[in-house]
Amino acid sequence: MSNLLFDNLFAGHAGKKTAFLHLPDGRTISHGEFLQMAGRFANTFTRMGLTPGERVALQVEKSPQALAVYAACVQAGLVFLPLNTAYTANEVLYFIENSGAKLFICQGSRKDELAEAVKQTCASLETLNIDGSGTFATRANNSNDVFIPVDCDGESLAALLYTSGTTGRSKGAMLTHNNLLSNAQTLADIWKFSADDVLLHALPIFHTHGLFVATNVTLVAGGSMLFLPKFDQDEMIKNMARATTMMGVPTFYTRLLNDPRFDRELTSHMRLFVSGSAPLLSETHVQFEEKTGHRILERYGMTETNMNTSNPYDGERRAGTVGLPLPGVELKITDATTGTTLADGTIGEIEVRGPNVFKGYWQMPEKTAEELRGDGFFITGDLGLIDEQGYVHIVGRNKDMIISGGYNIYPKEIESLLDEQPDILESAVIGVPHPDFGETVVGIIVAANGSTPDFDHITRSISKSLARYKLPKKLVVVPDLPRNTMGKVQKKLLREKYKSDFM
Ligand code: MLC
Ligand code: AMP
Repeated sequence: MSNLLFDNLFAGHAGKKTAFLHLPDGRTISHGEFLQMAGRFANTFTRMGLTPGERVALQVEKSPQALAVYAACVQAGLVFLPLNTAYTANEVLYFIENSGAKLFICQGSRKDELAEAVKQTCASLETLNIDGSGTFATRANNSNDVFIPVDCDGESLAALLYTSGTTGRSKGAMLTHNNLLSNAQTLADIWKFSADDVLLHALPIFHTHGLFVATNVTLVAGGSMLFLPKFDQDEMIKNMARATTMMGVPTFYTRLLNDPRFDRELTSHMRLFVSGSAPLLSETHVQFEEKTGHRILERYGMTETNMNTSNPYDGERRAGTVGLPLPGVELKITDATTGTTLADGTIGEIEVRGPNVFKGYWQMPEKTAEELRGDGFFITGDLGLIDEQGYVHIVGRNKDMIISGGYNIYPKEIESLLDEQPDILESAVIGVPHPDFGETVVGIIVAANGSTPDFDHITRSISKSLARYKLPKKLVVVPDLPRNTMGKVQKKLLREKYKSDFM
């Protein structure tokens, strides 16, 4: 019997009394205790009739229990489907329906609203709260701590992570045991993670960065995490002294840099700062080194592939680059139209192949075929080049996507909702530079004949179906949208026009 991910991430920690999670209230959860909690959850899943391969969706605040649901799914051979807590009932309904999840665990505070939304799906509903209470926790109280892991080989599905698309609805990226394990082992190795590491963890655990990069790497190395419920400046400063490493999106770094308490002394004992999920400005990299003496290590990845490249641990960490392809990962730059490989130094589409690359999109063979080539290369939608030293530079995106504070936002989703508003004829949603979030959302609208759009009303109306972080931070009315001869909206012109609105 073997379960690839469980055997390599969790099994070795059974009975261990060393800390795995340090919580802000001073409590510590040992590796062994965490595993017992996961064991109880896995036994509960089985008692509820869930069978290997079925999907378990989770939309709850960050807590040790939430992480244990992930560990429980792994050992029970279930497919873990984490959801951003900001998603509205409308958004959640789509994920539950599309994935066919059999169980949906949400916060007690949103139970009624979400139960109403998912009642027509085949998912049963349980609750799990940030304090560890809830109907699922109660069920688990009587379960056995020990669970015999279900057989899972490298190709077995471990997780389904939804990622939006330029057109159409979100797609569920199917990640296998081998995708997750190979990446975690590679990163732990090249970033020199050990059992002595204490990772300052303030990222959400419903996306790749906080869930797989941060957590799996710590688990592989047998280290521990200062597990903060979210990014809070005071808590970051307070806990920094006990950490050895930190991972964050660029917003974490710019916020810390603006804090006078964040200085050389506070970070003198730190071993490593990692940044990713969005471009880290060269100036942030430089300022960070000036202020702390540390050079941030920037890496590049995505939901479908986990991590693809990283700046070196020992070699030169170059600002404005995402470093070198990871061991075992092939990366090439191709012509977006013909697919032919381009020479180093030339800008083109970034394609990657390796054990990290996902299996395809859940029940979307056509979408999979569009982005995952027959020879295993995945077309990332990012534009970049490889320089003479082999470092990869990301120079833009071939996909219409905005990254705000590390969250991806797809304009099409917002445009469709704006266009449904009676006062709006048509719209174009763009990303513009923002000092805190890197980029933020601006909606450019053309009013319907004779209408005067009421911005507050529009925002209230679309926020019923849209997570709040996706809402335009600004709406502008224009007489018409700039279009090229093919009739396509020229977003480049719009981005240029509004680029200084928040800076
Ligand atoms: C919160 N808000 C945002 C936002 N986060 N708006 C735009 N962009 C964001 N990222 C809004 C909320 O909706 C709310 O609005 C208001 O800000 C306050 O909410 P908050 O929760 O208190 O915000 P804050 O704590 O300031 O959060 C900002 C943040 C957080 C940067 C700390 O967004 C964050 O943790 N981001 C990390 C995202 C991440 O993990 N990405 C990895 C994806 S994986 P209102 O209107 O309600 O007041 C991936 C692959 C890879 O990309 O390579 O890693
Ligand atoms: P997601 O869909 O959330 O997985 O986001 C992945 C996308 O984030 C990538 O396709 C890139 O566009 C972007 N990204 C991740 N890391 C970096 C980075 N270090 N620099 C620039 N963009 C990044």
